[in-house]
Amino acid sequence: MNKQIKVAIVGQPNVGKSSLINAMSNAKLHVGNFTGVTVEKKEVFVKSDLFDIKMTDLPGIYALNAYTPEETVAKNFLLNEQYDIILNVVDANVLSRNLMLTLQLLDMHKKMILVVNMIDEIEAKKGSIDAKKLSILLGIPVILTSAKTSQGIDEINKTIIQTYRAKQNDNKIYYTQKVEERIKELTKVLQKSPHFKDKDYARFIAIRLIDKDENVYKIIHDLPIFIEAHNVLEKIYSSLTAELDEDSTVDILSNERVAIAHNLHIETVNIKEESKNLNEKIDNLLIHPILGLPIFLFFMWALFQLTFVLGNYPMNIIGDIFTYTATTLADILPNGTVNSALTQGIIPAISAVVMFLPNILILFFGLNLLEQTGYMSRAAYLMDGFLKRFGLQGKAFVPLVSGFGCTVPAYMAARTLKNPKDRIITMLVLGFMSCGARLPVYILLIGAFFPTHDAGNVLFAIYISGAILGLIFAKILRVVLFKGEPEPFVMEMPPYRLPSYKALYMDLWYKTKMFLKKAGTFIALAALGIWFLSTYPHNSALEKSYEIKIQHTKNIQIKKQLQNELSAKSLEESYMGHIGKFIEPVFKPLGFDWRMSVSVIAGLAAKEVVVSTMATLYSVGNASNTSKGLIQKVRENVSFNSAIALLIIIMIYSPCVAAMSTFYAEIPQWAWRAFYTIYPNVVAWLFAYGVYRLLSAVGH
Ligand SMILES: Nc1nc2c(ncn2[C@@H]2O[C@H](COP(=O)(O)OP(=O)(O)OP(=O)(O)O)[C@@H](O)[C@H]2O)c(=O)[nH]1
Ligand SMILES: [Mg+2]
Repeated sequence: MNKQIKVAIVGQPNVGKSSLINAMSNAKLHVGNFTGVTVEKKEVFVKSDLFDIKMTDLPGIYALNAYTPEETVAKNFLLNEQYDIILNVVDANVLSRNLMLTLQLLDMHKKMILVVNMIDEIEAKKGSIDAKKLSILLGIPVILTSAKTSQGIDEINKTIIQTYRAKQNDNKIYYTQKVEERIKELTKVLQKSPHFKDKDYARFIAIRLIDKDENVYKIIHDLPIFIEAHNVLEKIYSSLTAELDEDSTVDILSNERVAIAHNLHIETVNIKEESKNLNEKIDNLLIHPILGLPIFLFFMWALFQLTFVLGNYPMNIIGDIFTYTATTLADILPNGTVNSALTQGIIPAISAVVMFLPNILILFFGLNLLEQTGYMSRAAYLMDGFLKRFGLQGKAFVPLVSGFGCTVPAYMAARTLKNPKDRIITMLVLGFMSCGARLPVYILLIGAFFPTHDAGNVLFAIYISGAILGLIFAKILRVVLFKGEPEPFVMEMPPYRLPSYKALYMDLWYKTKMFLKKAGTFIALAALGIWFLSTYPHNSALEKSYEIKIQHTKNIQIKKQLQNELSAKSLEESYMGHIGKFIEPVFKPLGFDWRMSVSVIAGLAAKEVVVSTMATLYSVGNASNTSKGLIQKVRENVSFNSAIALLIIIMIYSPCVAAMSTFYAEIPQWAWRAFYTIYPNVVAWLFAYGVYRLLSAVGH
C-alpha cells in the first residue's frame, strides 16, 4: 500500500477550494459562486506512484475565529484532526484580504502550501503575481493556479509530495516587537504544562489566546496551568491595549495582519487599476431598488415556463416509449405473474418517474445557473428587506432557494446562518419550498387538468404559493415562538462569472445518473412491493364467478366492462386494498379514493413514489388500459377538486424520509423534532380541506 499524505484544504469562502479538488481528481464536489457552498467536510483521494493523497475539503472560513456551524466544522478539523499539510487556497483577485487567514494559519507552524487560485482572471486583466517573491516572503511554497483552465493543477500534486518529504520551514512572519514580547512571555508560561511542551504549539496557543479565541480558551480552561496563564493573559490584555491605544488585543493583532498582508500585496501583485467594470454595470440593473425584484421574479417565472413547455416534448416521448413497451410486453409474455409484475407494476412506475426527468433537469439547470453566475448573492441581497418583514434573515434566501432543488442539501445550507433561532425558523419552513422530486406530481396533475398554455403559469403559481406560505409560517413562528429580530445580514457579493460549462454538465449528468439509479432501484422495488400487495391474495371464488360471466357474454363491450369490474374488485380485496381502506377515512373529506390515499402515504418515502404508486394502482385496477398514458388515467379517475387538494397536500406535508432524517441530524432538540414531524401534515390537511370545500361551494 502507498503511503498516505493527509492534506487539509483551507481558505476563505468562494475562493475555489472545491473546484480545485474537482480539477485534481474526478470528484464532483458541489461548487457555486457564493459564500458557503461547502458546509460539511468531504474527503477526496488522489493517487500517484508513491503516495495516496487524501484531501479534505473544508467549508470556507474568513478567519480562525469560528461563528457559524459550518465554520466550526473547518476550525475543529484544523485544531483537532491529524493531517500532514495545510493547502491554503486564496483568490488572486482579493489577495490581501485572503492573506489575513493565511497569516493566522502560518501561526500554527505546520507544513503549508499557498495556492493562489483564479489566476486566469488576473491574466485576463493583464496583471501578474510574483509567486517566487511571495514564496520567499512567506517562507512556504506558492503555486499560481486556475481551476477553470487547469493551469498549475499538476504542480499542486508535486508540491504536496515535495513538502511532505521536506523539513518544516522556519517561521518568517513575526508581529511587531511589543506583541512578540508578550507572545514569548505567554508561551513560556504555557510551556510549563505538559500539554504545551512543543514550543511551536505553545506559541500558536499563546497567539490564539491573545486573539481572544474562545475555543482555545476553553482548551486551557480545564488545565492546571489555567490560573497562571489567565493572570498573565489579563496583564497582557491591559498593558498591550494601553501601550498601543486600542480597545482590544483582537484589534491589535488584526491591524498587524492587515499591515503585513497589505505589504505582501504591494510587493507581489501587479494589476492596473480597472476602469468602471462590467460587474458594476450589471449590478446597477440587477440590484436596482425598484427593478431588481421584478427582474428576479421574471427569471423565476421564465424558468418554470421552460420547465413545463420545453420539458413537455421529451416527457411525452418518454411516456409513449414506456407505454408502448408495456403494451408490447403484455402481449408477448405469457399471461401470469411475471407479465403482470412487469407491465402493471414496475414499468408503469418507472415510466411515471423517468418521464419527468427532462423537466427536473431544466429546473436544476436554472438553479445551477443562479448558483454559478453569482446572481444568488444578489437575489439574497434583494430579498433581504422582504424576508426580514417575515422574520427571516436575508441569508436564509440561499437555503430557501436550494430547497427548490432538494431539501436535504438545503437543510445543510442553513448552517451558514449564525443565529440558532434564524436557523431553526428557516429549517422549519424550508419544506414549503417544493423540491424537484415534487415536480412530477405537479406536472402530472397540471397536465391532466389544465390547458397546455396555462401550465407554466400554474406551475409558477404553485411554487410561489408554497414560498408565500412558508413566509407566513416564518412570521407566525417568529411572533409566537422566537421573539426578537433576525440578525443583520452580511453576505459577500462575488464578481459575476460565466458558468463553468464543465461544472454545469458534470452536475446535471451526475443528477441524471442518480435519478435513473433511484428509478431503477428504489422506485422499482417500491413498485414491485406495491404491485405485490395490490395483486395478492387472489380470491379464486370471485375470479371464477366472473370468468363464467365473461365466457357467457358475446358483447365485447360488456366483456371489457366485466374484466374491469373483476380487476377493480380484486384490487379492493388485495392487501393493498385493505390498507387503503384503512387509511381512506383520513382523506375521504378531500374526495380521495383509497388509491390516492395510499399514494400520498407512500410519498413520505420519496415524493417520486407518489406518481409511481398512482401509476401502478391505476394499472392494476383496470385490466384494459395498459395502453393509456398515466395522465389520461388520472383524468378519468380523479376529480378536479381532489386534484387541487392533492396538489396542496404534496406542497405542504412532510418531505421525504431522507430530508427528515437530515433535519433530525441537524437539530438535536426533541421538542423541535416532534413539532417538525407533526405540524406540516396537520397544516397540509387543513389547507387542502379548506380549498376542497371552497371549490365545491363555488360549484366546481
Ligand atoms: N475564473 C475562475 N473561476 C473559478 C476558479 N476556481 C473556482 N472558480 C469559480 O469560483 C466559484 C467558487 O468555487 P468553489 O469551488 O465553490 O469555491 P469554494 O472555495 O469551495 O467555496 P465555499 O465552499 O463556499 O467555501 C465557482 O463559481 C467556480 O466556478 C478559477 O480558477 N477561475
Ligand atoms: Mg467549497
